[in-house]
Amino acid sequence: MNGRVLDTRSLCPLPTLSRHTLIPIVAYSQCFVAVAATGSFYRPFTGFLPIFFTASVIFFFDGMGNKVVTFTEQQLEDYQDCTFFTRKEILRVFKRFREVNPALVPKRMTENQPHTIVVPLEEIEKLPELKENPFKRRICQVFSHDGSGNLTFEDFLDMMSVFSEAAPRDVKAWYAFRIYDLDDDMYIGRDDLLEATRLLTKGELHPQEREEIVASVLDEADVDGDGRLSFMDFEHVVVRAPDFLSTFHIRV
Ligand SMILES: *[C@@H]1O[C@H](CO)[C@@H](O)[C@H](O)[C@H]1NC(C)=O
Ligand SMILES: [Ca+2]
Ligand SMILES: [Ca+2]
Repeated sequence: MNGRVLDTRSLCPLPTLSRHTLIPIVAYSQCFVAVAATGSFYRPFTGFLPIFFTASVIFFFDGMGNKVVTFTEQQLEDYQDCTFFTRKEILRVFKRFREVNPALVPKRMTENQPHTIVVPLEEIEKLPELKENPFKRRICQVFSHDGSGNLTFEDFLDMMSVFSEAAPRDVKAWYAFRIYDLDDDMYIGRDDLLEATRLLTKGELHPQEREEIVASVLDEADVDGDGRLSFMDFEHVVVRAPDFLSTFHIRV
């Protein structure tokens, strides 16, 4: 996995979405498919752009060329146990985190700093891998320890772990569900879907068109007919969406 170079352009046509006028976003095999006004056809997606991290430096070096250890053995072991990452990947994630705000995040953290130093949401959102994602704010909120969207290193590590290739489908599905459940009531309701559709289409659809999309998503995906998607309803959708795993993905 390490060292493999991916051409993110070919895998990630979606950032161009913002430059097109979207006409219909239709429900298709129970997942959102965007069709651009130009007639171009985009890959089905669930609102999560495939985003990749390509950082390659594993250790930091001090001014004298000596290796600086960022975490204790115990911390690295704990992080390995709690994430889907190897220790090399954990250190790469840390590098990415630190790059967001090097003045705030020291190269060597004390034992508490990984869960006490908080990088503001506004700075995390500017990561190139997130900034085109219409759900970037919501994603940060879901992984934030206090729901504010501000992230500690441990929050960030969790987020990257869930988006990593190694995270299993059911874990990804659970977080995708949480992200779409914008009002945190444990259901993806009509209002959540309307807002998600608005975010996905950059507000370019008429409210009536969004209503139609939401009705058709519910029509297809609301298995038990209570007018909202439980996690079970949603899992059903995800299982049948062939692109789910590749779109719910950040490369470390
Ligand atoms: C999040 O960070 C911003 C900017 O540093 C700060 O103003 C805000 O109070 C923080 N929110 C919480 C809940 O800590
Ligand atoms: Ca909800
Ligand atoms: Ca339902």
